[in-house]
Amino acid sequence: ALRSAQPTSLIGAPTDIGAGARGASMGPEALRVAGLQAALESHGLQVFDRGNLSGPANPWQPPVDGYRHLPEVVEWNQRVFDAVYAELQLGHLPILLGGDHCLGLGSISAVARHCAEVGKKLRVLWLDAHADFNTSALTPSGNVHGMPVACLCGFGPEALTGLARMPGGGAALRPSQIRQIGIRSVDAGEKRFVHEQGLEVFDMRYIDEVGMRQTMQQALAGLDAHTHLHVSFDVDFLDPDIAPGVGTTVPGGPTYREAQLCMEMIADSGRLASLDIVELNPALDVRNRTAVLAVDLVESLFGKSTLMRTSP
Ligand code: 5AB
Ligand code: MN
Ligand code: MN
Ligand code: MN
Repeated sequence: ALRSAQPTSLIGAPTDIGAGARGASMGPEALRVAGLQAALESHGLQVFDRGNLSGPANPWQPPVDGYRHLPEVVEWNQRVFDAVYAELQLGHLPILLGGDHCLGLGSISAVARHCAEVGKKLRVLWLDAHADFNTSALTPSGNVHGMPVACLCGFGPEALTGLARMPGGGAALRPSQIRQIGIRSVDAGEKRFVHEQGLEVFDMRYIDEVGMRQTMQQALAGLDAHTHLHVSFDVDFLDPDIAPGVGTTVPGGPTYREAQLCMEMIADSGRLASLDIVELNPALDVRNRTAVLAVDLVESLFGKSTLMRTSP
């Protein structure tokens, strides 16, 4: 049985504006074709598919002052912000279907704003092979999908860091609200900055050493009834052997079983309140299997389990 009686809303954001490879723009449709709505409904959830947002085309230009496509990135994120914020106000659980991970900015900015207004604490789980903590000075690529965590913490251009318009003008997130899981590729300058800002990173070595169970116990520690839990699921979190359909594969990611346990333990927390599914790239996928896998894992995230379990 599912814990969440809250209606969910699917929001498609078909763009690859922040990525280094084209194709993540087809992500929302691939997730629909893989049966995301029916899968969630089969567990008793009420699901509204809001269709796709629209936004500027990808001009596919080189970076300017350390950012690729910054005006278009800003515009897409404003639309994502508005759509996610509207669903939260309705009391729905928004599921952002990316699109590349630069959209996590708009999505999580909306969540942060909502939490500030209703007096909830916010915890963000960042499931990813990458830390996405670059700035225009640190980035090796200029691709904004490598920068959303830094922007959410206030390090980036005002057009992006100011999206949440937080009361008091602060950043959308403090590093202490974030837990990163599955990380195995961090650029040299980015690595120093992650350390300097004190981000809590459960990298693959940590998962190898203590296992996914203890990792998730730690990442979820301290949640209570007043916590809004946001999961930002970059599909490249998964090992590329099982999830080839992403633009930036990094070997050595979580296995199918590890990823399932990760999702199941998040479900057991009972706090999941918003979700991004990003970086799925159908142009690089094999017979939509990465989309099908993502749907399978999202079912676990919403409480599908093999048996009825008495205790979490
Ligand atoms: B993703 C890289 N660190 O900044 C950069 O997929 C890759 O959203 C970023 O995690 C990958 O270009 C961004 C080399
Ligand atoms: Mn990412
Ligand atoms: Mn990634
Ligand atoms: Mn990627």
